Amino acid sequence: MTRWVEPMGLLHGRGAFAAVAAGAALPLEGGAAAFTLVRLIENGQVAGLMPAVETPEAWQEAVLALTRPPPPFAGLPDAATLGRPLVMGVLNVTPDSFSDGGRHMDPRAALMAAHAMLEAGADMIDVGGESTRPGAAAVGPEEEIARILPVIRAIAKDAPVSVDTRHAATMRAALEAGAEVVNDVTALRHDPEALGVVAESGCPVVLMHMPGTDPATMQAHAAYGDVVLEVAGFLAGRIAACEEAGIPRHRIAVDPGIGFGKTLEHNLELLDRLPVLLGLGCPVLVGASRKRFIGTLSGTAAPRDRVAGSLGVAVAAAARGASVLRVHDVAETVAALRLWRASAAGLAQGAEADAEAAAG
Ligand code: HH2
Repeated sequence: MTRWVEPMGLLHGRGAFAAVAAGAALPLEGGAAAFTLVRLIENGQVAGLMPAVETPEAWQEAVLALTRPPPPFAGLPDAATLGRPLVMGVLNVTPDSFSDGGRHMDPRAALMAAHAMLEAGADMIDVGGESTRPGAAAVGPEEEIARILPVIRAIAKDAPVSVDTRHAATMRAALEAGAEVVNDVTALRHDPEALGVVAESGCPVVLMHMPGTDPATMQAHAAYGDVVLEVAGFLAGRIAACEEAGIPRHRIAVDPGIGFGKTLEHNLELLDRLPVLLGLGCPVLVGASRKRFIGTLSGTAAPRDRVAGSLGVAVAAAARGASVLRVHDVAETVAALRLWRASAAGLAQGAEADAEAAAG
């Protein structure tokens, strides 16, 4: 039997605190948001929609899981402490990445870009040496390592670095060079040695959903019944595989894989119903920055013109409980999150009075 609880009717800031104090909502991830409703899903069917505070006994453990904060990601401060998700800056040392391809092939240019992102407020840098855009040519680990190692060595002195790779040899080399996190778009399925490398090293890992393990063909597999439940089920399965291999859940972050074997409708549904993934008990990472569906909806053909649309999605993901945002435009994202937080919070003034009034 598979069960999922979908938190709905989300509130933020003062409204969230007041609703929790009045017994009308439950806190989401122990933070500044709350949920008023739950949709109970059993074996893919909706078994009920009701006020969160009236969840039947048999479902309460699953509901409680949504109220707890996820473990901190990679030893960094969590979203509740920061008041916003962590910001992971994207650095592709590739000639062909869809957005920044060709700009950072020279290690000096890559380093300058990394430092600019850190100054702009990035909490970590995600370094990749193989493009995973739909239809991209595969790159072997030797070439990939040659591209990224000098860059990782230099950046890791100043900031946490994750390595974006599906190759075990690249993971190993990057971790030795100072990377702290493995980010694998195939959720450690592409390379049979990948699970072992991550288990042995003790590093945190990002498990992302994509159909199959080959970006060249993934769009041909963009067919789902309920995309959210299938992605959640897939990620639950990969968490179990990791645990079996000796990678504990508290070292895992999960990612719905926006744009990876997904249509525009799939991407939007995954973003809207992102809170389903919070029940997995891991931080949720969202990487939607500058992706094609943003271009389609905002009418912007060139990825560099998709900043405003990306910010809209970043704020939507933050509001739905994302713990980490993987973005190209760090300064703009940090500013958007700061303003979203400030205008949605209103915490300092009034929250206590509301709580007192609720207590009667
Ligand atoms: N998206 C890309 C690459 N890696 N990793 C995670 N965890 N989540 C993502 O959504 C994700 C990712 C694709 O974006 P980008 O790196 O900018 O482009 P390319 O694959 O063309 O290098």
